[in-house]
Amino acid sequence: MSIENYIKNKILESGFDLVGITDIYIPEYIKSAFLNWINKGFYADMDYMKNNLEKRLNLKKVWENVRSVIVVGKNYYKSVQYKDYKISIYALSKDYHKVMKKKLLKIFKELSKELNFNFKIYVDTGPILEKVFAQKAGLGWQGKNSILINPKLGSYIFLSVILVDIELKPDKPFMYDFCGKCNNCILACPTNAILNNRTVDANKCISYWTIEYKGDEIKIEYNDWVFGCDVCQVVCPWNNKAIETDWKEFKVLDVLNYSLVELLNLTEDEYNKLFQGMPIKRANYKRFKRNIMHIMGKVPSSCKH
Ligand code: B12
Ligand code: SF4
Ligand code: SF4
Repeated sequence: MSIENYIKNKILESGFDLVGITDIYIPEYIKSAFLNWINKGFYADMDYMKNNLEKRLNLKKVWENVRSVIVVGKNYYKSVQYKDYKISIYALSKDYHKVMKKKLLKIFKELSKELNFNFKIYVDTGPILEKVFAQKAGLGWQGKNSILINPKLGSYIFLSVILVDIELKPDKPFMYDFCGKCNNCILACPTNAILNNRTVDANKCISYWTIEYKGDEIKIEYNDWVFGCDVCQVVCPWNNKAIETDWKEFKVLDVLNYSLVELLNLTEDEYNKLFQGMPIKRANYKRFKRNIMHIMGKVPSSCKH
């Protein structure tokens, strides 16, 4: 068996759904699309996106020894019943950053000893254009909503990129664009955040305001979403056949049994306990309440007006 297949088998045997290998280079048209996004300010106040420009556009600046890139994907889809509010499904289970990293560390510690190489693992944690490398490694295409879609699994997949210092034979990039004439995501986005060049204006994206924005007052209007937003994936026909995730860590935890008012009335201790180990803890208590009050039409008391 080739070394590439050996590595891929180990990853798939550990329960990951997708794996591919690619080289370290980023096509020029992707670089200009990225710089255009930065120059137009579409990153809102996520300064980490503009601060590491050189690294994000050149993997050698991330790690000078890197020679190949392995990209891994895991299906996290689950069907959910919402009551009077919504939380994006990725956030309803254990934090994928930790879950994926832990599993990959175990695999790569063993593989690197056996095959004598060094590695670095990223799960949304470094200056890496993960979707771009995923497309190059053959995992799928970037839909008009900018999210990576796999033709069998849809788009509810988490990505992870592993840099290695050995030369591996790259897979073929994913060459098709199966969006065709569909525009569902662009039309359905409640805040018109999706631009017509496969990028998103974070200044208008509910996901940005509810997860990333650190200020007191949310400055766009929308309904329902307490944390994250799934609208542009829910309407995507490629998710019609999405199958339930087979990882227990990504099953729904019992958060949705609470009503919106009950969530608002949680004490900080209760909030910490309920969302222990989940992505929602990224928002912190104050911002979580801000998000709830925003969709209830109330002005948070901490807002200085
Ligand atoms: C910043 C960020 C955000 C921001 C900005 C979103 C965005 N689309 O850029 C915000 C906070 C809004 C966000 C929201 C979400 N995010 Co986010 N986010 C990221 C992060 C950290 C960087 C993404 C990035 O590089 N943006 C910069 C822009 C310019 O890149 P881009 O949109 O991909 O644009 C490229 C393409 O347009 C390409 N391109 C241009 N023309 C063409 C033509 C062709 C043919 C091709 C192939 C490509 C191409 O070039 C551009 C430059 O690279 C990644 C993790 C990572 N390190 O990569 C996760 C990541 C993209 N997020 C993820 C998720 C799950 C989400 C949410 C679904 C969460 C939620 N439910 O609320 C939403 C989805 C919103 C959306 N429609 O994108 C996953 C997506 C997994 C997947 N299957 O793709 C990632 C990969 C994290 C992970 N490791 O799993 N996110
Ligand atoms: S996550 Fe929601 S707000 Fe953001 S682009 Fe998708 S549909 Fe629009
Ligand atoms: S909704 Fe349609 S246009 Fe948008 S990503 Fe899915 S297939 Fe592509």
